[in-house]
Amino acid sequence: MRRALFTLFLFTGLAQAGETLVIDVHRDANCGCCKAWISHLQDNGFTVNDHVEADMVEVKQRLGVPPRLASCHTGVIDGKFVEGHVPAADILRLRQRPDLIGAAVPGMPVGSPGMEYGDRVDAYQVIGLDKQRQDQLLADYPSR
Ligand SMILES: [Cu+2]
Repeated sequence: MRRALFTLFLFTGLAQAGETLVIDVHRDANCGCCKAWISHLQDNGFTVNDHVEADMVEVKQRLGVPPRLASCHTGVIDGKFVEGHVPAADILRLRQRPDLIGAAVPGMPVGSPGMEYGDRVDAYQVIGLDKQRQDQLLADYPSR
């Protein structure tokens, strides 16, 4: 029962239920939107270990991010990759999915966390990658 309640908390996005969420974020030195995404995670209760990298292509390769899902920064939580501007709520969703090895918002859609640009919000999807390296839709955000 306790466990079920805790899971419910995670799903509703209230991560401050006693657990520390630690994520490693790899990024280029001068990536402004990467820093803005890190702030979004911190605002949502994550502890971020920030790693400035010389070669993000090599980092993505090492962490198993398929080129078709690539974006700017690459995070790692619980051994799963978090590629690009994935909303904090969907990182919590990813953690509840043992079938997924990572999640991504490919490219850099305007209106995703860290990519705010006035009132503009483009449609984007959060794609999970399963153990067979197939894409699974994790979340779908409409344009506004
Ligand atoms: Cu970015």
